[in-house]
Amino acid sequence: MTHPLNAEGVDPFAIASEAAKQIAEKSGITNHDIALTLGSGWAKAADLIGETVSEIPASQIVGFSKPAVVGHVGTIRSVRLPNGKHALVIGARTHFYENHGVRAVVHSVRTAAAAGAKVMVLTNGAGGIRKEWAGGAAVLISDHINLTAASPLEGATFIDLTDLYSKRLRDLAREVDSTLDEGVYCQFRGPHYETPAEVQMAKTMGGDIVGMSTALEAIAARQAGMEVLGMSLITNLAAGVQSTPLSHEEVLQAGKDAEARISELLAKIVVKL
Ligand code: 8IG
Repeated sequence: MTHPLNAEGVDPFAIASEAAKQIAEKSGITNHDIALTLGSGWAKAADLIGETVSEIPASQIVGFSKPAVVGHVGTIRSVRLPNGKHALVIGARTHFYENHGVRAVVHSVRTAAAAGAKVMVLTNGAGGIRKEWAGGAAVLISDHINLTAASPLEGATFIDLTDLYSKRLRDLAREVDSTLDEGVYCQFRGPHYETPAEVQMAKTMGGDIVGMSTALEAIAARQAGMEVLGMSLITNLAAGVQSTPLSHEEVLQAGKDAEARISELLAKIVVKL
């Protein structure tokens, strides 16, 4: 398949192919069956889902931008699952709010597709609009509302997003934990959290979860023909839903507290995908 070039003559799909080639060379694994992006609170899953074959600093792979947080090197791992499949685990996410553009945001997803992945698991830490999710609930994403006013698609590329977050994969996840709730994820640009009024807007529009990632990545995954499973760890209730102000430290602590539990859950789900 050929893709149109932008003004600089750079084809983002060609860069993703090159990145996939580098990962294959460095890991020795020529084909990955599934890929996972591990967001806040989900990192431990990389150790639990299987045997790490190779761990590569993302900075060694073309197209991955330097991590936003100094001292935190994002890595890309190749993991052999107990079922013999290979998973590409992406611990380096570029957020839209970093202002590197949408291409940078979805490069990891396009690389995963070029590496052979047919299933893309997108996880994140997020705010919950539903009060019953206080205390670190893991929630399946059933759909999204993209409030970034951006898209990873360029030109007249019309892509259907019905059932973007695969019902089949959500059902598989519920075979592991039948109590898993699901909700609509609203991607805001960030990096500020929402005002209480914005949270009410999201709720009125049909949103249940507020975050700063995932929707743009899911669109790129669908464009690449992958099936998407999305999961949010609700580390905080959204602004105004909880009475106290949001603190990044509290959000990180809530993630740490939930990490072992949700990582075990994800490990059990991954072998079914
Ligand atoms: I963790 O409350 C986390 N990420 N937009 N709002 C938004 N992103 C988040 C939130 C939140 N909590």
